[in-house]
Amino acid sequence: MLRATNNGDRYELTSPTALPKAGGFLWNQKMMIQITCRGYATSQFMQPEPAKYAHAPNLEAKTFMQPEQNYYAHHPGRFVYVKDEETNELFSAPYEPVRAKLDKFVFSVGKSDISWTVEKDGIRLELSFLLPTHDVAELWSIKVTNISGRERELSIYPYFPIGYKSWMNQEAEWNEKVGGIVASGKTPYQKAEEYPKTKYLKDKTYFLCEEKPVSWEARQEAFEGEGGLHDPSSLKETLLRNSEARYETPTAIVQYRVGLKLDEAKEYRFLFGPAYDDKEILDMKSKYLSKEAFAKSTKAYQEYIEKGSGCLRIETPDKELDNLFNNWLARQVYYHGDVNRLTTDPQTRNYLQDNMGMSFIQPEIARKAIITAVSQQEENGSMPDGILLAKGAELKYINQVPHTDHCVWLPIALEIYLSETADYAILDEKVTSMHGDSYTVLERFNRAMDWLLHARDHRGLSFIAQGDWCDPMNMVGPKGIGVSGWLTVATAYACKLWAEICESAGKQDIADKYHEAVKSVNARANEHLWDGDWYARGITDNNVTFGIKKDVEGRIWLNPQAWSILGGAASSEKIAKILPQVDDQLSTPYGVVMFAPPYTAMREDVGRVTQKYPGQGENGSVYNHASAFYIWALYTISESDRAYKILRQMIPGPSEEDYIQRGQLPVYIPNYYRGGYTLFPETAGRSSQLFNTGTVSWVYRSVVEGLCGLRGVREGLLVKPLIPGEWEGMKVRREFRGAVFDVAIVRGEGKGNRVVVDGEVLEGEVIKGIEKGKRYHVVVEVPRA
Ligand code: CEZ
Repeated sequence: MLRATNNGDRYELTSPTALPKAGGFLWNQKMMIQITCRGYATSQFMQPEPAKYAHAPNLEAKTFMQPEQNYYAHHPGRFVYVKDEETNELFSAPYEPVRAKLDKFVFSVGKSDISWTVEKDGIRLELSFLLPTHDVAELWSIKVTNISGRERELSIYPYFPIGYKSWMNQEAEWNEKVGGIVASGKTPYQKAEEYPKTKYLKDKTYFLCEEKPVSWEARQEAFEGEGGLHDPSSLKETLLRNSEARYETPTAIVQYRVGLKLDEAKEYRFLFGPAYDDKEILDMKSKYLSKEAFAKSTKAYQEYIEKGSGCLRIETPDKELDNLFNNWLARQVYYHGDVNRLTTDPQTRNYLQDNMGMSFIQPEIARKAIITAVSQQEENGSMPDGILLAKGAELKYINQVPHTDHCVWLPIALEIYLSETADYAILDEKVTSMHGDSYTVLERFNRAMDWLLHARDHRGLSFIAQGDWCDPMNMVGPKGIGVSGWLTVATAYACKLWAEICESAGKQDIADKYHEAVKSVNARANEHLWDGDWYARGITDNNVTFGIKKDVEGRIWLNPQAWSILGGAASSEKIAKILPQVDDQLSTPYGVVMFAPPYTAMREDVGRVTQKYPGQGENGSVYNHASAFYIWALYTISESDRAYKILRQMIPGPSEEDYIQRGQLPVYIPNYYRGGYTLFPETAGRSSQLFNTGTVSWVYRSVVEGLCGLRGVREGLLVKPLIPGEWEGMKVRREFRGAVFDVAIVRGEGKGNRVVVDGEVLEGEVIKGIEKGKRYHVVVEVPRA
């Protein structure tokens, strides 16, 4: 059903029904497309706000990317109908819309292209597509081969639905000048002042054919007739009717008549995308629509994706972990840092975490993001809810709801950046903000930490307002009284990291100040939030503590536990109490849930999170972002077995049963797997299929700095692997500050670690004086567990 290529850089699914929603995604800096094995697609491009060129057939709500999208017959997608002209039999590739039983089906997801091979009654169809590196378009090729052992007469109908473009104005027709179907429309608006913003939008959708078809259809209704999508009436006729859509739902379907001798093949190429006018369409055509241009684009796109390969290769006893980590995780981290989830106002915490992962891939991007973020710092030292990335961008959706945690992510992102680069000069850089004030990065961080320390109540606990990291926790503190347990211990962690950075930077006085603050914040947390065996999640506006033993729902939350370990609130005695509680109350075969039990009814003093479906999203799913914090926390206390176990549970497979339950290919980590393991065992483990998630930067760093223990410090590379007890060893190739480290981690007989660098035993744990361009051979002996 599912197989990986030798090194795991492609996954092939051989059934269209076993994991019906499984898919892959491709992106460039201007667009993204997610496509399922059955051919349904969701694509978006930036102009600069996200927009679509293929829509649902009805009016769609504008929203951010959603988990567990539902697909239906008329969902946008990319399909090809094939008709046998002798028997009139019909099937479609990849699988939808006809859903005919196929003789062979292979959905193959690669890092820089996605393809299918489908066979039915002696006809093989090979579909594949990729994106250009710098433009918005899809480059499709469709190859038909006759493997039936006799001559065949076929009609081939690529079908690229365009959908409902606009309630103001929409139409579509064959455009001879450009050689394809072009749909036009007007992005709807009502206020006159919006007109200038819509004036130059790419409101056209084109479907260009390299070879001219014999007939075409641009009107959805005429194409389907009474037969519907499974058996469209128009395909019963010899030719399509060449009908235009005049304020009717546009579509793009074209017909090729082809006679194929034995083993003969025929290949077609198409270009699908948005444009402003015919001139732009013609430009795109001459740039991309030819065999040579496809080959060139393939190479360029591969190179572009390879730029995100990351700094580490692993070879462990766990082949699936290797596959995910070496091929797919870096790619997903790169995607996040490269396009910021295709929004012009990413949530500040997302922006900082997505970019912190770039420290391992393209550190200069991480640096730029840190500077951009602090250049939007408020005058009082706090951070805004979102970072504006384009001219005219505005804070939207959740960014209009006040959250109080954004400053926390600054030192977290900076610490990783500095670990990788030791670029301490960044601290002295002067940044003039959008409000006109001017401070160095160091001063801005001081101000951010001071704001966090200030935004606390009389008990020393952090106010939550309408949310913290947990977006939908919106009713704990709307009166300005309620506090967040997580944010309190997270404030300690942020200040701790900042103090450590200052120490490494030689600013001892500042370091001392924040070390003191950490102590005091942690003391307050321990005084007011410790519930005997774990930390509470918060205290409401009405002074009700929640996330505690006496709660029937939302009894224990993962984040306060993970972050009390990170920030130092939890002593080793307390940690010894917390870990078994997490094991007992939060563990499932699909990872640890964010809290348990999930809420089954609204709690008005906690908020919207309790209204989400039990086990879905923040309401007690295996929310991987939260598990990733926990994994990192476990590595910081050398809990290597627990950390590895949960890390491993984030990856679908390797058993067939697990793949089916999760429903996802192991080519990315989703934002959640359903929780509710006892409440709804049937859906527990199901993937959200949403690859936008802060998880990946944390998992990447957990493997690099935790599992492999190859972590940058100012003077060099700290070597301290934390491999699971069951492993005999592993191999690692780490790129670091311009040098390459080939590392073998093996079991040794000694009591402690022994590091040998190029044949010499290392004193201490840090490889110093690293030379650019040099290849180091390192052997680390670690004691048996
Ligand atoms: O959004 C994410 C946010 O992008 O939820 C995380 C938060 O830390 C991230 O910044 C946890 O709350 O209901 C909501 O508004 C949720 O906030 C979701 O939209 C959630 C989604 O899973 C989208 O990725």
